[in-house]
Amino acid sequence: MKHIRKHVKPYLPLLISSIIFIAIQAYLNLVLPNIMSQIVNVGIQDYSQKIALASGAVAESLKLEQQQYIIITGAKMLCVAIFTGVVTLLIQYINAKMGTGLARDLRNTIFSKIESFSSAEFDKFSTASLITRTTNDVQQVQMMLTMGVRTIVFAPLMGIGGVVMAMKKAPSMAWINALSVIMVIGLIMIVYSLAVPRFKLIQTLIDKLNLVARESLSGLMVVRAFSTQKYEEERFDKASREYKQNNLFVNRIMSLMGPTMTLLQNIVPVVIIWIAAEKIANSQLLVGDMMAYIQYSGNIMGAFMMISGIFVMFPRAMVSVNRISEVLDTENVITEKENPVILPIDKCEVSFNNVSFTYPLGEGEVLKNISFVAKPGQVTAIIGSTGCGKTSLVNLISRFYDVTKGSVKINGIDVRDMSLKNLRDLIGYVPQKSILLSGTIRSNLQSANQEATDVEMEKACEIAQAKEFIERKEEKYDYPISQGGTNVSGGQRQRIAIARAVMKMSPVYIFDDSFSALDFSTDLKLRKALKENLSNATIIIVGQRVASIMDADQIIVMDEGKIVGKGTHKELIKHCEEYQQIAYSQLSKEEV
Ligand code: M5T
Ligand code: MG
Repeated sequence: MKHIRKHVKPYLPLLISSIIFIAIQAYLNLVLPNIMSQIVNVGIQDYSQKIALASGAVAESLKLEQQQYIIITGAKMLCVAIFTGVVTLLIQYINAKMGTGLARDLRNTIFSKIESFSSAEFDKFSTASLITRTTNDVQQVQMMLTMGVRTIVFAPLMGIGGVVMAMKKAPSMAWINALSVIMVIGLIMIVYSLAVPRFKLIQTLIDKLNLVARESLSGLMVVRAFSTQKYEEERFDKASREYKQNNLFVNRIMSLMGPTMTLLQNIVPVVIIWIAAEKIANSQLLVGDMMAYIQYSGNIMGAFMMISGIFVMFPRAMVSVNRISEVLDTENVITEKENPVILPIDKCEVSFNNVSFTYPLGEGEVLKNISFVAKPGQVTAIIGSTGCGKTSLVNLISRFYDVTKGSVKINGIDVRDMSLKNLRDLIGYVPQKSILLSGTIRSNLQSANQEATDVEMEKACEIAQAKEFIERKEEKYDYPISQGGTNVSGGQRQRIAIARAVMKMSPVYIFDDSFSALDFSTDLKLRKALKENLSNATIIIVGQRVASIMDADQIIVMDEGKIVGKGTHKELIKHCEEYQQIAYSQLSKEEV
C-alpha cells in the first residue's frame, strides 16, 4: 500500500478537488427532492386549498401567484439539475486525469524496477506474470482509485444525508428504511462471501493464460514441426476454460445483485405509498413529503449499493496491490556498494579466486573452486562438455549472478565492489543465445555505443565478419530487424551480436559459444580479426570446437563444474585426459 500512497501523492491536489466536487454533488442530490416536495406541498396543495376557499378576484390573483410559485421553484430545480450536471462532468474529468496519470506512473515504476532485476529475480517471477502485473493489475488499482474515491465520499454523504432528510420528512416511517437497508446489507454479505475468494484465483489464472499463450506463440515453429498444435490448443483451452469458469461464477453472482436491487428499489416505494396513503388521508403527512421520502429512500439504498460495489472491487484491487508490491518490494540480489569503485576503461585483468557457485533456486554447486587469471592482450578459452558450467562461469564476471564463495576480480578489485554501470561498461558481451531487439541493424549496433560513428560501426562489422552480408542488403544498416532478430539467419544474428559487442571498444570481451553457428572459414577469419584489432583486450571465448580455440593463449578445460586442465593446446594435449578426449573426437591425428 505504501507504494500506492507514494504514487498518489503528486495527485493530491486533484484528489482533494475531486472530493470537494463529489461532496457538492451529494449535497445537490439531497436538495433536489426537498425543492420538489415544496412544489407539491405549497405550490399544488396549499394554493389549491386556498383557491377553493376564496372566490372571484381573490381566487384569480391566487391562481396567478400559484403559477409564479411553481415556475420559480421549477426554475430553481432546473438550476440545481444543471449545476449537478456540470459538477458531475468535472468529477469525471478530474478522476480520469488522476486515474490514468497514476496508472502511467505506476507502470513506469514497475517497469524500471523490473529492468533492475538480475537473472536471480527473473527466476522468481515468470515473464508472463510480470506482464500481467504491469498491465492488468495496474488497471485494477486505477479503477479502485477513481471509482473508490467517488464511492467512499459520495455514498456515506448520500446515505446519512438521505436518512436525516427522510427522518425530517416522515419520522414515523423510518422503519421502512431500516428494513430495506438491512436487506441490502444482507444481500451484499452473501455476494461478498461467495465472490471474493475467487478474485485472487482469477488474477493467477490471467498469469497462466498469458504464459501459455506466450509460450505456444513464440514457440510456434517448434509446435508446427512436431505437430503438437492439438496438444497446445488443449493446453490453452484448459487454461482459458478455467479462467472462464471462475469469471463466469463471479459475474453470475454479481449479476444477481442488479435485479435483486431493482426489485427492492421498486418494492420499497410501493410499501411507502401503501403506508403513507393512510397517513395522508388522516392529514398526518403531506403528499410532497411522501414523494421526497420515496426519493430519499432510493438514495439511501443507492448509497449502500455503491458501497457494495466497493466491497467487491476492494478485495480484487488489494490482490493487485499486493502483486504489484511483490515486484516493487523484491530486494535486488545484485546491488551496488555505497561508494563503488570506478575503474578507468583501460586494460583489465580478470581473475577467479576459488569461486564456487550455486544457483539461487538450484541445488548443488554448479561451479567448484574455480581459479584462473585472464590477462589483457591474451585469449582465454574455456572448453568442456555441455552443462559443465561454462555459461554460469562467464555470467559471474558481468554479475548476472553473484558468486557463492570466493571472488571474481578485475584488476584486483572485487566485481561486487564496483559500480554496476562501470563493470558492464568494461565488458563487451555476446550471449550464448544471440538476441537482437526489434528495430534496424543500426539501432541494434548503436545500443552498445550511442556515440559511435558510421566508420566505427562499419569497422566493427568488418571485424565481426558481418559487413559483407549487411552491405549486400538493399537497406544496408537500416535493414529492419524483427522482434528477437528472427528475420536474419542464426549465423548472421551471431555476427551482428558480435559486432555489437565489438562496437563497445571495451577492455574485456566475453564470447559465450558465439561462433557456433559460423562455418569454419568465417570462424577462422573472425578470430584472426579479433586478435589483430583487439590486441590489448582481455578476450574470453567459450567454445565447443577445439579447432576454434586451439590457438588461444590459455585454454581452460572444465568438467562438471571443476577445472580439470589449464594451459596451451600443446601442453593440454600431452597431459590432460579430458582435453585429449575432446580433441581426438573432433580432429584427425595430423590436425592435433
Ligand atoms: C551448468 C544449471 C544447468 C547445468 C549447470 C543457465 C542455468 C544453468 N543451470 C541452472 O540451474 N540455472 C540456469 O539458469 O547449471 O549450466 P551452464 O553453465 O549453462 O552450462 P554450459 O554453458 O557449460 O553448457 P552449454 O550447453 O552451453 O555448453 O546443470 O542445469
Ligand atoms: Mg553455455
